[in-house]
Amino acid sequence: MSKILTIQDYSIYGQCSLTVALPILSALSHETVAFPTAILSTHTYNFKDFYVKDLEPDFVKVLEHWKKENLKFDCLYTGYIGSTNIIDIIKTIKVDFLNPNSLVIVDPAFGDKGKLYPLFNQAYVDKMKELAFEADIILPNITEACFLADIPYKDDYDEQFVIDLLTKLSLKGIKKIILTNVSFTPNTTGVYSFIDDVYAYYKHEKITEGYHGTGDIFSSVFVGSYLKDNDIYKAIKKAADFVYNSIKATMDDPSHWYGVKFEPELKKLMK
Ligand code: PXL
Repeated sequence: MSKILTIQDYSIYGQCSLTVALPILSALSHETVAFPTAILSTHTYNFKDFYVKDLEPDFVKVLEHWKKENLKFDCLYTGYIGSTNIIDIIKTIKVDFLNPNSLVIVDPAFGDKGKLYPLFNQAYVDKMKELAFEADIILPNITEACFLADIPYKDDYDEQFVIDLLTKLSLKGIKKIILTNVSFTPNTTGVYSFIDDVYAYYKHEKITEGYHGTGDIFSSVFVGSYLKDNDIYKAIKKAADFVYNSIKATMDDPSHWYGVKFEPELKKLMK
């Protein structure tokens, strides 16, 4: 089992980022060090006037202490970070706190449906490129991949568009790209991957237009499974199926619009 450092925001209410990463990675038996970049009262999708506390000064103090303790990790997994300054600091974490042969996995987590999330701008995207282009694996959705590749986003894309997108990103030096929520027909969606020059598509039924936080859940199940079994296609399938089942468990409850009920799925991960 691995010692994973995951760096993301802590949205207190809303089932995303660290509040899903920690239970999922723990259920997959990993020692999970959950490092918040910011504390938010809720996530930023469809909630108004959320409270945000940027933890950059604390972030620096934690790292100063860790350096004295000589702490090291097997994997750095980042998600929604929220600040370009913290992305700069994370670039130093890669140098100072990772064991040899450790993995860097980046979920850019800055947008969806052709748009950036509320607190982000092009400067954030440009800074995220610096982190993503040096990662071992990235986990963008189509929107994030378009922003990272400087390709205009399209709602109705075809397979050639996706292959061109993956190819352009791979030219930045990324060897493993896992594109989530790729849908070519109204009733199917899936994961289009580019792994060491091999393209593959894992698709399944599309049951709804999508729920908030499912990208974070996908990434966490993927990271935990991949580090456990070292089988990237198995990890993709496990993560996609986990999200699908969590959405199914949520759909009949309109009061749960802000995220998905992933908790009942955790016991399957532990098997
Ligand atoms: O799920 C991505 C995410 C994470 N954290 C916060 C968010 C979002 C998406 O909107 O707002 C705070």
